[in-house]
Amino acid sequence: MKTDTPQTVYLKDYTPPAYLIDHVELDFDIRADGTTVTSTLAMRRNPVATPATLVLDGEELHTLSVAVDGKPATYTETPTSLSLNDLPAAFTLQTVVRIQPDHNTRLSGLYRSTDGYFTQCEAQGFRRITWFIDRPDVMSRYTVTLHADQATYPVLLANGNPVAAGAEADGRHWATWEDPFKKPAYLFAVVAGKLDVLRDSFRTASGREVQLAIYVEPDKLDQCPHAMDALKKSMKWDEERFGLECDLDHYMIVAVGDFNMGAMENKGLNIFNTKYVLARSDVATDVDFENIDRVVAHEYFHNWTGNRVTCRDWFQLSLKEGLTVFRDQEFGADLHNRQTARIREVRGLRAAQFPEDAGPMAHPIRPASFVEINNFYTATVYEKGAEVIRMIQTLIGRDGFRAGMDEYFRRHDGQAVTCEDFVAAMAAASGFDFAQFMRWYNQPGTPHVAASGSFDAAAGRYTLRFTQSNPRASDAAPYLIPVRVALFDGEGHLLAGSEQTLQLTATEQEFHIDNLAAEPVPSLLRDFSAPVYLDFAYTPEQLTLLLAHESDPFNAWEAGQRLASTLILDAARAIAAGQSPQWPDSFAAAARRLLQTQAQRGAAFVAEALTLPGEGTLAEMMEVVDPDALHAARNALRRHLAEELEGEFSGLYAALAISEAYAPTAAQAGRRALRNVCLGYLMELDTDAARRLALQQFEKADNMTDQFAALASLANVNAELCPQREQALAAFYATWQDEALVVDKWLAVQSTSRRPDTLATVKALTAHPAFDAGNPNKIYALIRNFGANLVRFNAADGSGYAFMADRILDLHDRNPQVASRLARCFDRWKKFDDTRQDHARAALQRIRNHPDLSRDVLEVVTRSLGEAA
Ligand code: B3K
Ligand code: ZN
Repeated sequence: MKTDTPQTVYLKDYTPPAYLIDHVELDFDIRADGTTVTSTLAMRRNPVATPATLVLDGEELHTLSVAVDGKPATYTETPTSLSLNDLPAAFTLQTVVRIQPDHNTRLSGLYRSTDGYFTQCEAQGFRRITWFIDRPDVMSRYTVTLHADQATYPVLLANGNPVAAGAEADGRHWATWEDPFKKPAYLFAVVAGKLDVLRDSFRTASGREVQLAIYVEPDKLDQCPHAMDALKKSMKWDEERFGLECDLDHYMIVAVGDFNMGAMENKGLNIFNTKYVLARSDVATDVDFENIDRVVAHEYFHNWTGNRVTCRDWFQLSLKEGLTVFRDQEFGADLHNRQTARIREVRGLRAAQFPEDAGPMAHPIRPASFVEINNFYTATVYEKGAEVIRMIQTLIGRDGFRAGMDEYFRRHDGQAVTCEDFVAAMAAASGFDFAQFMRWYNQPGTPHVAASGSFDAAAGRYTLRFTQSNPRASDAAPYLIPVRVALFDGEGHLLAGSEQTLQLTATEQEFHIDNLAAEPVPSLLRDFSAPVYLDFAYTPEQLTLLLAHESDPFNAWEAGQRLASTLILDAARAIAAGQSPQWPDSFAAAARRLLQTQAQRGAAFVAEALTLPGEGTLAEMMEVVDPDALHAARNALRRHLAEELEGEFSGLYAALAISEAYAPTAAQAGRRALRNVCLGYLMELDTDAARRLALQQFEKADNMTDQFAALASLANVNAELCPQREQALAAFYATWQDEALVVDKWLAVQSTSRRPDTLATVKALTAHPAFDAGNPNKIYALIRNFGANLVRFNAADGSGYAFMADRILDLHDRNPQVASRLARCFDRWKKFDDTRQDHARAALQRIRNHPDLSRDVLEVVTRSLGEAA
């Protein structure tokens, strides 16, 4: 249902709210035929705002009554607003509405899932529950009462502390909760369901006892301990690293199977996608365990960075998200493996954020305008936002950053603030001038930094020249870019005293390093000190040297990625021209050395170093993407390595087997990762022996990491007849069909397959009982993953595009947020050849021309077509 005409909202138009809401009292009467919500708001005029009409936000509300100070009020209602005039300076506003959570397929507001009723209010879901001034700078105290059938919904939860509960007529019961903290409406949550609970507690540094609880669907308690552990570790870590203690008496996490995104940081009552709570070694992989650690921590960390200090308006989203991602990254690095954490962060940034910043949805980490805010929960706001925070720490140091955080909370605890407020606290605590740095908040696009070096042998002077540009925004002013560098000699020794952080501030700049005996090899942008493209005309010999000797693991890995990227892109050009790719011996030799030194360098690092850059990342480096040639080239390099290093891969595969019991520790996970990389390469040989090995691993594995890695490698096999493939896929489904999250993996492994018949398989799977078009996890697993399958989604005949358009149109009305995420699969369409572009344009126009398109999808599709949204 279309509720209003899409309108663009601008940051520059911000004005404070005309009214404030000091206290909110809500009563939910939950019944099978609908829920009645009675809201009693203690309101007053905002002394700093210009007097104006009171306008409340609402969506799909059926209004039963409106009263001011106990008397029926005169009001004007539209589908999305309720306006009142002639109000006293302070008053009580009571509204009664009926809502239909059982029919709420958008999963925004109050909605039904298998085990009960759940809410999702960020960004603007609260207005789907009751009339309200639904914006984050209106912060209120809440008292909430829920009534529901006792047998069907024994658990009744809301934010804060339980204050009273009891039974009532007809087998119903009620519970009242009070949240002592002021909060914006987007952090509101309630749950009514039949759920099991795992309880624990945590004693804070100052000795307060916090009651912890994780609520899950019945019979899943044995999949909760890891999340509980992660929660306690996060609480301790935030005390130690940032001096931040939990302020709550009760901290609850509720897991729900139908959820649009990962998790939500509602004050004291987080609601999570089951994917980021449930884990047991036979159903979850090492990566799942680590993601749970990170997401549990992320939502917990929001309690300070987001909840105690929140956003003034939705343009400031990165204020809480960039900062909180940075915090969860640091936690993950401390808990697991700092080296590979950084590598994976950058891999993710390049796969998702760099293309976003170069495509139709490009926006600064603080957008200047939006049509639908839900479209801006993006890799840019989150991941590039975290890179911007990391640069602040790089510029002022860890201690300076900590002092800045202390200052931020000292100034702004309890307030709704802006990104400027955060940076001002950092500046005040460190004395650093961030004026130029603020451009990172206001300009879109990934800066390109071109570097070159020259050596004056007579003077012993090495000169590094940098030029920066921003192809996405040619009028962009130069950024302040911290570039960490070090110099190496020809044998790969780090030159003492050469490690430093250069600050690029101008479009062109040079730096001198003196007293050098010979021309050094520079290692630039160590630890990925800024989210930029860095070009330097490295020779293959220099890159091989850095791969072998650079002590910064990120830049060692980066050297290998640069070597591989050049080879694959050259090979893709050769293949497109009908020639065979050529591989220099030096590359396999470098890979062999990596395998031989895995014990010293760490299996996890070597696994990352032997993983070639992804097709999506490589596609960004091509003028016109030829997905078939790129796919063939990358696979050919994998096969080349497999042929050259078969003995090494087999040997290591055997040597890395783990005999002790499974544990999702960094050490074990690293071994498994490298062993599965070896298996993946052996499978490139396309031999029966390799397939039998994979099937054997699949059948014998006592953990999901190994079982799934074997399944994934078999799922790619393209032989006419591969009994092992069919056997493994069938067995996997038969074993796990009742574990929803494992079924998602089964769908994903087929939609991401390299096989040419993947689209046909995906289409067939949409009719399989395993698929559910109303469940976001299933849609992401099968449909969105297919959209990320570069070679199959971008099939030359346009079949992938047409399929995706059908799915988007099928979904846009039922769940606009999820449909809009699917529409993002078209982001890169202008990077392909004319024929593909014609097909993509036709698919996009077909979506755009659909009557009553939701504004979420409309914004993405019109931007993609290059039309103003
Ligand atoms: N803040 C939520 C995201 C809400 C998304 C709304 N469309 C999760 C998080 O970042 O922690
Ligand atoms: Zn967040």
